[in-house]
Amino acid sequence: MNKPQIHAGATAWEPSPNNLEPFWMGFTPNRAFKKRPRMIARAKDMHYYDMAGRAVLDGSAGLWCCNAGHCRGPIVEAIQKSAAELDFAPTFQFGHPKVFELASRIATMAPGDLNYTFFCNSGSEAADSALKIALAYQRAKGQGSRTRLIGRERGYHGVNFGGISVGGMVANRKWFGAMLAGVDHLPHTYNRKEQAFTKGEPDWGVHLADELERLVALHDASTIAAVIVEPMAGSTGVLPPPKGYLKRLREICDKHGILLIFDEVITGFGRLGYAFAAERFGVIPDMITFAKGVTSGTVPMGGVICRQHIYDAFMNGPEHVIELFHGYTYTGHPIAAAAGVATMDLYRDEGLFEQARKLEGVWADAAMSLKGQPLVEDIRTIGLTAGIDLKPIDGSPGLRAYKAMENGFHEHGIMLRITADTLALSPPLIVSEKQIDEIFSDKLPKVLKSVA
Ligand code: PXG
Repeated sequence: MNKPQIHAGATAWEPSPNNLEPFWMGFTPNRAFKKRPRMIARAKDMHYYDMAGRAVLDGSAGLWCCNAGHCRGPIVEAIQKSAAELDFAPTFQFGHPKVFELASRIATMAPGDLNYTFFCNSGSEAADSALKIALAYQRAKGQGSRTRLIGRERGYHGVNFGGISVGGMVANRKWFGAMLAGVDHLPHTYNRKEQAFTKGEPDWGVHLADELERLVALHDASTIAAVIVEPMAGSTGVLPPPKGYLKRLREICDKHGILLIFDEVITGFGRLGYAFAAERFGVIPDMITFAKGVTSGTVPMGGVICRQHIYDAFMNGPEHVIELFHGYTYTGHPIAAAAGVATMDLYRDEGLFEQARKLEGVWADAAMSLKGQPLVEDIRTIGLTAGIDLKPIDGSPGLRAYKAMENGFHEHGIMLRITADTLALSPPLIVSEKQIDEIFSDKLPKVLKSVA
């Protein structure tokens, strides 16, 4: 590598603008990227713009996060104001108004008695925080033997040790040793033969929730603290839950005193047409994790929303003693909290969750119009998401989708997310019907043709 130099006599850092080496990119093939970079210079509303000013339609809301669209005025202004007014304030032993305001807003939006928000800075931290709260809750309730955590195959709960332990994405796990002990997994809910080309929740698969009973029979309920699932598995390629599946999980958890955690890092804040998927599916978990859409992707933030009984379990003992030995320096950071409040205002003022709900049918029909294209093996949709499975190239799994993403960006002006040979779409909720048509009738057919 050519090390970036500070030139003799220079007073300021002068990095070489063309040196792409020093940034080690995660979840990216570095060598391929650096040979042919997909560089983004700016963004506005539904579009990214590359260094030459070429518009790229954002088919993925960044990484499933920019739900209000890009560089929206009210959010930008709130961030600017906060940066000038209160750059940082601790939320250990001190507080500042915006973070309390945001927690109140989230409490009013979350269903049931999901009233208390613990803040962190990402979805990964949210997942690990929720798992830790679950363990501490069980101990606080005198059930300290409940230490086992149950996740699900093909689940994604970020990249920290708790999250990869309960997660079920093989590549994210196999490199990293033994992870957490005492974890088990439910089976994933996808079956192409039974579910192919379903809009919304598939009819087949509710019985897979009963696998939790099998795990209870194996381990005994007295050893199990919590179950964590994404209401709709996003990163693995959009897997909507089978009809009745989440309700059944809730019932089994209740029966055995097991906490249920919904990881709503993707589904939170409108992606499925509601503030939270819990509301859409009529199932109240004990905790909801969120991130991404809480600030529409503008400033890192995540959190765990807890039901009343979770919070209450900790609120005893002498009042000067800390109740939860967990938190991050940047928990409830003022700039993130300001961005969060402005984002909630924008979602409300523009009715963006309702808008997503209204568009769902149009979106699903448009996505399904690709059925019959020679490379398309399955399409799944729910809310404003779509997973499109492409036929893998023999001997090179993942290559066809990778090429589709590359060609999409460079030649057809669309940003796509990929996982293995699946294209995942999740546009900002401000997407218009015309843009939906552009995605599925113009850009994607061209992209598919380019990888045939
Ligand atoms: N839980 C879920 C359900 C997620 O989808 C995380 C936790 C972790 O969040 P952070 O903020 O730590 O990244 C996620 C993140 C993709 C993709 O293309 C998905 C995520 C992140 C990046 C890419 O599927 N999800």
